[in-house]
Formats: sequence, C-alpha cells, structure tokens
Amino acid sequence: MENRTYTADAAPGDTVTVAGWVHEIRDLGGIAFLILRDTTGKIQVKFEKDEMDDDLVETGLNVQRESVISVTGDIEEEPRAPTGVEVTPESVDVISEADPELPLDPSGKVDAELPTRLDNRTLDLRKDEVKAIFEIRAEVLRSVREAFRDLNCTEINTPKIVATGTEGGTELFPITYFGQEAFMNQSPQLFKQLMVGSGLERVFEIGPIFRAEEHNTPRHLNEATSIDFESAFYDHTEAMDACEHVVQSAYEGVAENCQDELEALGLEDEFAAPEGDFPRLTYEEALDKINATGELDEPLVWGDDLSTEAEHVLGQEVGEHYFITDWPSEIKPFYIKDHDDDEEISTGFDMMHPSMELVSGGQREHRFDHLVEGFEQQGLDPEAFEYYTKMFKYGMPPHAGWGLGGERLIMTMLGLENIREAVLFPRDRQRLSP
Ligand code: ATP
Ligand code: AMO
Repeated sequence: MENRTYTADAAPGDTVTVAGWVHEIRDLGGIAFLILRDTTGKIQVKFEKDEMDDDLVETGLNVQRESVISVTGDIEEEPRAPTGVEVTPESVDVISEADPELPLDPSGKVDAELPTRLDNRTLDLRKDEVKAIFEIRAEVLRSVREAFRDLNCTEINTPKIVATGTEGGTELFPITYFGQEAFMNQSPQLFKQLMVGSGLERVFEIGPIFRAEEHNTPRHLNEATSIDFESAFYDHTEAMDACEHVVQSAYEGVAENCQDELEALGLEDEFAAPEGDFPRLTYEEALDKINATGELDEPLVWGDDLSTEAEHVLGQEVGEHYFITDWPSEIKPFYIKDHDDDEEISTGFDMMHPSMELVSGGQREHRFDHLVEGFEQQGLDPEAFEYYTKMFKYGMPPHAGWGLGGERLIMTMLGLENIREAVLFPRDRQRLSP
C-alpha cells in the first residue's frame, strides 16, 4: 500500500497512514479510542466526538472488531496511550469489514481450545503469543541453515514421492502414481546417502516427511519437518558433534534475535541455550540408569527399545540434552553400520531432550556386500532398492548423518504441550484441512 506507515515507526509530528486490524474499541462517552494492530504493534486512534466530523466518528466507532481499516492522521505524543503516541484521524477507510461473530477471540480475552484454534489459524495467529511461535520457528530454520553453512554443507532437495519406504513398512502412506504404487517419503535417508557419494560430499535438507503413525499423541505428526544431515568421511562421533552445533545454534539464534517473541511467550527469564557437550551414554548405561530408579514395572533388558515412560525416567535422571549411543544392531535400521569389533552393537545414536527423542543418526553401512546382507536380514527385498544399492558399487565413501525433528525441536525449546502448536496447519489422524 502506497504511503503506508507501520505503527512502530509512527513518530510525533508525522502525518501517517496506518493500516491493520481493529483490535479494540473503547468508547468512554465524549471520547473514544480505537486500537489498531499491525505486524509491528498497536497504536491508539483518538476520536473526540464533539470536535470531529460525525461521519468520521460513525465510521471509526461502528466498525466491527478485527476488520481491516486504514487511518490517516497526525501523530501526537500522549503518555496515557499504550505506546506513548496516538493518531488523531482525518480519514478512516474500512477496507475489509469483519463478521461480528468471530470463531475465536484474537485479543485472547476468551480462551479457545486447540482444535478451534487450528481450524481458524489466521485469527489464531493474530495473537502475539501464537505469532511468536512461528517467528521463532523461522529464526530456528534461519539459524540452522547458518550452522550448516559453518559446517560447509550444501542444501539439497530430494523427492517426496518415492518408490520405497525406509523407516519401517507400516508407517507408509501409499499413493497412486500413474497406475503404479508409490509412497509419500518417510525420510530423505537414501537420497542424502546417495549424495555423499557424489561430488557434494556433505549435505543437508530441511523438508517434509510423511508417516502414517498409528498413534494420536502430543508429539507425533503425520506430516513433519525433518532437518537432515549427511557427510562423507564422517564417523558417528563426528556426526554427533555436528548435531550439537546445529541444535545449539538454533537456541543461540532465538536467544539473540527473538527477545520480544520470548517475552510474548513469558519465557524471557528461563530461556537458555544448552551448554557445552551433551553427555553421551551408551545404550547399556542408559538401561542401567533407568533400571536403577526402579520406576518401571518391568526392568529393561538388552534389545528392548525405550518406551515413552523409559525416556521420561531417563530424561529426569540426566536433566539436559544427551545422546544414547551403541544401540543393539537388531533394533536399528539396515543402513546403520555395526561396530567393526562387535556386530551386535551398532554405531546408531539418538539425541534426546529430557522429555523426548529429537534426533536419530549413525554411521552408515557403505560396504556393498554388507548392505545387501542387511536388507535380507530385515526381510527387505534388495531388488526394490537397487537404485540405491548399485551406487555402493561405484565408490561410496564411509559416511554418517542424522535426522532432527524440526517441530520437536521447537516444541521442546518453548515447552509447548502439543507438537501441533509448532505447525501452522498440522496433519494428524483427524485433520486433513485446513
Ligand atoms: P482529557 O484528559 O484528554 O481532557 P477528557 O477528560 O476530555 O480527557 P474523558 O472522557 O473524561 O475525557 O476521559 C475518560 C478517560 O480517558 C479518563 O480516564 C482519561 O484519563 C482517559 N483519557 C483521556 N484521553 C486519553 C488519551 N489520549 N489516552 C489515554 N487515555 C485517555
Ligand atoms: P527417525 O525415524 O528417528 O530417523 O526420525 C528422526 C526424527 O524425526 C522426528 N520425527 C517425527 N516428528 C514428529 N512426528 C513424527 N511422526 C516423527 N517421526 C520422526 C523425531 C525423530 O527423532 N532416517 C533417520 C534419520 C537418520 O538416521 O539420519 C530417521 O528418519 O524427532
């Protein structure tokens, strides 16, 4: 809009045209105030009824809350106004009138349930504390990209319509692709591995992953954002170092650039980037720690995956971000390499927040024969993966990498109770639109 002034830039003495939403109207009799909200803040518009044109007063004070209007007038200092300045309007233009019945109250005076909020995201994101989550999400992605740049990575984009799954057959969404069976991609796993054998060597991708998760939980989505890393000539310990750097950078970016947003969320005092190296526990040490608490009904034994409850018990014990390394090979996927001196133990690792898993990764099996054997052991048909395995015959370097759940990172960073709060338009079992 030509000549538009943002409310935050309005200074005494200026004649401005501010445009935005009608946040609130307070009619006190002889004087009334309209609070106009735009992306930069709020500004008070003053109507002195006896001194102003009747039409102007009528237009300004009869407009419905949340309508889009523009106001042209002079800015004056006014210590009693919320921002210390106010506009005395010369003209008010109602650009888009809102229905008087709003499905939720953007001023936040009336609480709305999450489903109502998700059905009306546009209105929901007019609230400072909700908008703040997505400003922070954008900052996290910016900082993460910068951290990958520090690591000399190249950003890649790989297909989301694919011929095979990689993370377990039951979680696939099948689709029809010109009469052929195809799937929505569960992970860029195989593609990012193919790229470490190319001239690129070290890559990252930030993109959607699709999982037909059985369970409706506060930390699973059916469409999530995966932050993936893969590097040639890295082992699993170097991949863990890179993981720490990326996660810490995300926190540091938010601490540096999102003070207003943290304040809107009431987190300005407690927000802190995780410090130093994350503790690295072996799977066996993790089991011992969990079992020693006696909090589980049945003690865990070698080969068990960690239940949600076990993750919580361990998270409480450790109390900070940490890695679990040296998982049993049998519960890690075919592409994870076993230790050379003990093939029962894998190089796979998970990185945990005290409340949940954030990352899985490991060193990869780059030896063609071992890879094909691994497929057979997991009951997968190596022929179906020929597009992937054949490249291991033409010079595939040792490599390692990981995948970080973007929404889980934001959820744990901000203490959100439900992962859906970290997605604009979440996909879950009940939710396919908006
Ligand atoms: P003024 O103080 O501008 O002469 P008034 O006495 O003509 O105002 P009232 O209708 O009595 O107007 O004011 C109602 C209330 O609004 C009072 O509590 C006053 O302090 C407050 N008020 C008046 N003007 C402003 C303003 N520009 N910004 C914020 N509050 C105001
Ligand atoms: P994994 O399956 O553990 O590993 O996924 C990696 C991370 O992605 C996040 N995540 C999810 N977040 C929300 N909803 C979901 N349904 C969901 N599924 C996964 C989690 C998880 O830790 N290919 C490997 C990674 C690798 O080895 O590089 C993989 O996909 O935060």
